[in-house]
Parts: sequence; structure tokens; C-alpha cells
Amino acid sequence: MASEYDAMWQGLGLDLAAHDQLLQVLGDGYGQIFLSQQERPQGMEYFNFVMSEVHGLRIKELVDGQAEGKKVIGSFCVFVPEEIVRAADATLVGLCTGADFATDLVDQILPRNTCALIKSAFGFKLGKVCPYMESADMIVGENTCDGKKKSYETLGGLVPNLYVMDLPQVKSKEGRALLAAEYQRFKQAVEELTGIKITAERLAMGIKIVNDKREALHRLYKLRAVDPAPISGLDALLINQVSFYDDPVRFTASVHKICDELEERIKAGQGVAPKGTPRLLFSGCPMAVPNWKVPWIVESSGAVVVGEESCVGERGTRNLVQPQGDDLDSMMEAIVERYWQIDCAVFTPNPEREEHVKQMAADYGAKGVIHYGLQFCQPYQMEALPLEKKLEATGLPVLRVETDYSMEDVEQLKTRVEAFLEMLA
Ligand code: BJ8
Repeated sequence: MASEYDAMWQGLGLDLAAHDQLLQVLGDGYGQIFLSQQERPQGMEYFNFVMSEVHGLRIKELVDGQAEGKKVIGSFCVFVPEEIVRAADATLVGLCTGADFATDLVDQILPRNTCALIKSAFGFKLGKVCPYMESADMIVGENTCDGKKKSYETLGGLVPNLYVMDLPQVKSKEGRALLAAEYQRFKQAVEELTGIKITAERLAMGIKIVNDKREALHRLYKLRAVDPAPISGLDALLINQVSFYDDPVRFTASVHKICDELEERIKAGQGVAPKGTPRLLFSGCPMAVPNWKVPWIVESSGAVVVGEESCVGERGTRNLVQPQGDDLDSMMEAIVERYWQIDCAVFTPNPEREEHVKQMAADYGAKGVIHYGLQFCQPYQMEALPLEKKLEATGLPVLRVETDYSMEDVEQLKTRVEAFLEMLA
């Protein structure tokens, strides 16, 4: 089907036929999962629009910006500090993807037992269907889990602009020093890419933009603590997902707008599901667009999701950057401090994550936790069992789900979720 963006997509090197196919599947899935929900807040119309234009208008904005000299940086991880990118007038976009694509090609270069998130990024590259990856001036790969760090060696042969960021795996003095050194190196690389010297003034502006975005999301999270829940977990997840693509200032304003509406709903006692609907928390691997499978199963089985502990959720947005001074060093130090607190399962040991899950469950009144693990994701699978035991010891039941991006296990998952909900009743 011809689109006004065909020339732009072609210019980026996309395979138009394959890309059309992807957009068709995405649009159908979105309609079925999101647009069929009852009692959606009106403010979701903005996010519907963003999703309908996620490969169109948003890419045009990025490409138009590039024509004016602005750069686009793609990332696979919430450890890449957006503050530094914004300080150089560049845009950070998420490159993780939540759907299988070109799997036959991926299987030729990655082991089959690689997690779906990594395979998906490669599939979108090999299938030539990701305008974010194709428009990025720099792609940042980060040394986190073994799958990602080793796959970047292969990705380096597929893209001309891969920058690898080393990251610590132990929260030691040495680990923190490595993070600080890597953020300095990244700052320098961004300066070289953009030709812009990052001054204290510029970094303060970058910090403010990103802090504002996170504060808006924090406001949204707090409103979900109310029973009846004023917004579905699916819609809240979508807002989190959109935060990786949208213009941050516009996104922040749109989140506040929907929060205003949710406050009105709360005053009126209006929710997306009746008061007393079982409330669940998601914990585990990140869910990138269009990975909506398990939350969709959960919410269409009669529960409401009230929080996401993952990186597309509070692990990615918890804490603000709070500099102690207005010089460059203080700001860089505050950035390190903020990101140092991320409790990704690649850290060993990683006790903070358990505390965060418990805290979130208490704050949002969750009666159970769904631990979402992608097949072949060792860090989160390894943490799942001990975490489950510790949570259950405190009276918080856990349903451990291990899945991928295929739809083959939908019925089986539905049966398990329904049994879990019955047990909670
Ligand atoms: S900070 S969670 S975004 S690394 S699912 S690729 S861990 S095998 S995504 Fe992550 Fe950064 Fe950590 Fe967050 Fe590996 Fe697991 Fe796959 Fe994963």
C-alpha cells in the first residue's frame, strides 16, 4: 500500500514490501489489543496517534532534524544517559524491538538459544524494516548480558556506526569508577558526533528535559495506586514504550495531560475495571513495542496491571539526576549516581531489585506478581527463582512466566494466568 512516507523509507534503505507487512501486523495487533479496551482515558488518543505515526511522522521529524544538522542516537539499554545526548541537541531513540522478524536470516548468524529481544533487533536490521536503526547516526551497544555483548560483535559487521559502551556488573568502587569513565568517554563521542561541546549550561538543560520526563511518569505511576485503577496496565505500558521514541518535551506535556484526566477520574471514582479487580505487578525483562502479549492475556483474563518493575517501567525511570553544584563535574557525577542505582539483573549480587519489587507491590496494592522472563534470558531467569521464594515468603504470590515473541503459547499462558487469578481470589 502506497504511503506518503514511501520515498523517505526508501531513502533510509527499508524494504518497502516487508515494511508494509510489518505495519499491517502492527496496526491489526494495536486495534485488537488497545482500541478494543473499555473506558480508556481520552488522553490515550495522543498515544494512539504517536503509535500510528511511529514509523511515519516521528521518523520524518528525525530526518528533518538531521537535514538541519541534528543527530540521532539509537540505544538498546536504559544505561545510555539521555541527558548527555540532549545536551548536544541530539535525540536518543530506543532500538529494542518486541516482535519476531526475518527469523530465517537471524538464525543464520545468531545461536537459536538467544533471547527474543536480541533476535528481534537483528531481525529488524536484516529484514530492513526499522527506520530508527536506519536513521541513527550512532548506535550504542552496551556490555550488559552475555547475549547482548557478544551479539554486538556480529552487529558491528552489519552497521557502520556501532559504539560499544562498557558497563560494570558488580556494584563496587571499581564498578562505579568504570561507569563514570564510560560516561565521560560517551560524552566525548557525542561531542565528536555532533560537533557540539557539552557545556555546563547545555548539560543542565539536558538534565532538566529528562528529569521532567521522568517526573511526569512518576506522577502517572502514583495515580495507578488507586482502586479502581484509572488506567489499564496496557495503556500505561504503552506510555512507557512511547517514552523511548517521542520528543521528550511533547511527551512530558502529554503525560501530564493524561494525569490531569486520571485525577478527575479518581475524584469521580471512575476506573477501567471495577473496584476490587485483582491487581498485579509485572517484574522482569523489558517489553519493547509491540510486545504486549502477556499484559494483554492478564488484563483480558479479568485482572488489572498496576505497575511494571522492568526497564520499560520503573527500573528505567526511577530516580532523578540531582546535581550538587552547577559545574560540569557535579552534573556528570550526579548522572553517574542516578544510573548507578539501576538494578538490572546483569549485576551480581542485585539485592535492590527484590526491595523494589516489594515496595512497588505495597505502594500499588498488588496482590500478586507476574515474573516475566524471556526464554534464554539468563540474568532474569536466574534471579526469578530466588526472587519468587523471597516474595512468597512475605505472602506475595508469584506466577513465573517464561516466553518469547511467538503467539504459540497464548492459550497455555491464559490457562496459567486464570489459575493464578483464581488462587488470588
Ligand atoms: S538495564 S534489563 S535494558 S540490559 S532480555 S537482552 S538481559 S538476555 S534487556 Fe536490559 Fe539494560 Fe539491563 Fe534494562 Fe539480555 Fe535478558 Fe535478552 Fe535483556
